[in-house]
Amino acid sequence: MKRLNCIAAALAMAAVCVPATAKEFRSSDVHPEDYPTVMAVKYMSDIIKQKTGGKDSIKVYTMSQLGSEKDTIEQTKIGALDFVRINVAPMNNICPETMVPTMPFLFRSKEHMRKVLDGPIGDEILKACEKQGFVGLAFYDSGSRSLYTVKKPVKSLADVKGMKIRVQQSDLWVSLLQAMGANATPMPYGEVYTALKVGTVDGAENNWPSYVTTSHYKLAPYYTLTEHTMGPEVLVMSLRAWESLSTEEREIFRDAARKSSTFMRGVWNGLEERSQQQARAAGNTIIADFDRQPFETAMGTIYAKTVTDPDLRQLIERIRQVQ
Ligand code: GTR
Repeated sequence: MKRLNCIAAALAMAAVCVPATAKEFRSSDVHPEDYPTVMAVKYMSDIIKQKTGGKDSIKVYTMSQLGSEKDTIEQTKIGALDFVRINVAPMNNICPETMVPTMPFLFRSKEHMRKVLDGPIGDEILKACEKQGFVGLAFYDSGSRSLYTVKKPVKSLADVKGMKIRVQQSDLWVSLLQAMGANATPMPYGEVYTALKVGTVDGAENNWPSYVTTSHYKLAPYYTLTEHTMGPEVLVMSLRAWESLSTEEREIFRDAARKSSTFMRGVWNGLEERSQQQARAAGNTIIADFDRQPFETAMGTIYAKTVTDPDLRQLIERIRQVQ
């Protein structure tokens, strides 16, 4: 009886113990703890932890603690970091296929974007980054990006001329803002607040949640609804870390990533709405009544200029055909 008790106690202990080989993978994000992208990767970690009996999990390092998006992408490429959750833009130079969903005025609606990214085209884009050392696991929503400025509202394309506008660290983004006539200034996300504050830049562009959670909306009160791109967020794993996983673990990671994308969308919609309300409540000027066509025409010129690879052109065509 005593012996049986002992075995039972040992078994009970084993159930709460973390396996000796437990591995905590590291992931980086530029956003705070309660931002949907961070919540999504934590959600993914919970699923993985449960399915692997505590063997694997992911710790998310927030607020650019491990570096800017550009730096953490480099770390992930060489396997110094296991995961990175970034926007597709800073991947553009390294994995050209990610330029495609970054292109301006490409997606007709949120539904169109989700349908494309959830289907074979989305898979192809994720898969394409593998030759660069990344295993693409999931796309997350990022809403639409619009221009915001500190001193002067943008009501027409002419207003943007010569303005210094911060862009993500991507050549495509530089071309995009140049096409609008702006003086494009690439810089890491974490430096934009100070740049807006001290006047290094006259404005930036982003979606509602980023505009508000960074407090940029307190410095740049004019938000012009250009909605020029819906470039999504992406979660990639370093090929090196991926290769350390068993076939079974890979399946678990892929499935958990897919689930985290659905979870993220649920959180995202609400935050987009609340962020917009917060900016309005703060008295910010939202410019919605303006002619968007000149913006679309100007930015449209970058298609011919920047997408020269026939395969990428075809990918764009296929996206347009998705109904
Ligand atoms: C946000 C995005 C970040 C980062 C940032 C930026 O919308 O979620 O990953 O790319 O924009 O503008 O740098």
